[in-house]
This record gives sequence, C-alpha cells and structure tokens, in this order.
Amino acid sequence: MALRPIITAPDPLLKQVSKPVAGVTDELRALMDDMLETMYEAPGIGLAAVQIGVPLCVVVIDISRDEENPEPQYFVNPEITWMSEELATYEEGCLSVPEFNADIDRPAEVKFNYLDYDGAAQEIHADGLLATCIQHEMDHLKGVLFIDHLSSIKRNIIVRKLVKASKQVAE
Ligand code: K1U
Ligand code: ZN
Repeated sequence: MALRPIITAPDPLLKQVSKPVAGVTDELRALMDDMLETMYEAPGIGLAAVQIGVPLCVVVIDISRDEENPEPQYFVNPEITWMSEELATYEEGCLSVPEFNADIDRPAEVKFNYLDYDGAAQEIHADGLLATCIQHEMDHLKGVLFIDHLSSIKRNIIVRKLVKASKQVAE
C-alpha cells in the first residue's frame, strides 16, 4: 500500500470525467488499497480515484470514523438508480478543497448499483451520511466539486483563496 498525493482545486485534472472500469482486477484492488490508506491519512471519510489523478470510476468510503473498528467500503462503477425528492443538508468538506466547508442540499436517500472489492454486483439503499458522501464522490467522477453547487460569487472567492494559499506554499 502507498500514500498518494491528493490533487487540490483549481487543478484541471479534477475536471476530468472518470471512465468506467472493465472489471475488478488485482491492479484495481491495489489502487483501492492505496486510496483507502490515503483517505485515512488525510483524514477523510471518502475519496474518488480522480482525486489522486486516476480518472477511473472508483470510490472508497468509511463513514464509521472509528480507527479501532474501520468499516471501509469500495464502490466500482457506482450508478444511481433512484433518488428521493426529499433533500437533506450537510456541511460538506472536500480533501481537494482544503480548509473550506459549505452547506449543500442533496437528495436525502439514493439507491445505487456498484461492483464491490471482489467484483461482485451490489445494490444499496443509502440515507444519512452515506447518501451524502456517495453523491459527493460521484460528483467527483463527473468532474464536479461541492463548490460547484455554490453561487459563482462564493465559488470564485474560495478558488481565489486556494490559488493564493498554493502560491504561498510554493514561495
Ligand atoms: O471527497 C472528498 O474530498 C472527501 C470528503 C468526503 C465528504 C465529506 C463530507 C460530506 C461529503 C463528502 C471528506 O472526507 S472531507 C473531510 C471530512 O469530512 C472528515 C475528516 C475527518 C473526520 C471526519 C470527517
Ligand atoms: Zn471531495
């Protein structure tokens, strides 16, 4: 397993649309292992492969927030098949938009299909934080960040601050 650098906005790599994976191979499992280690180290509760520069439809999530008893979940080629009309608001963060949080409204419940770590087809009906997190991660697969759900004024303020911070780090 290896830690991978997480790409931050406004890097254009984050705007890539991720490609579906043909199947779950040992190589893909090694990628998912690296993603999980990178996510725990950040720390975060989710990570899409594109955030480490790999534009494939692969997501890892662990919403347990329990270091003693981790509950990693692996989602390959996730596809939403149903979403509730009811919305839920959650104050989201993003490892690719460090230091910023914002309230985002999303469908409160979703059903989605995916392949698991072993390549088996699964379907989940998610609510609460898992529903929010999988939608946030699936946005990454489409090149969308949570700040893209904000007004252009708010988004531009955040992006300008991120650019300024990255220039200060480079100095
Ligand atoms: O996709 C990402 O960048 C990860 C992101 C996932 C996410 C968080 C909140 C709502 C939706 C999706 C994060 O993990 S941000 C960090 C975070 O939420 C967290 C970090 C440490 C402890 C608990 C939460
Ligand atoms: Zn994110």
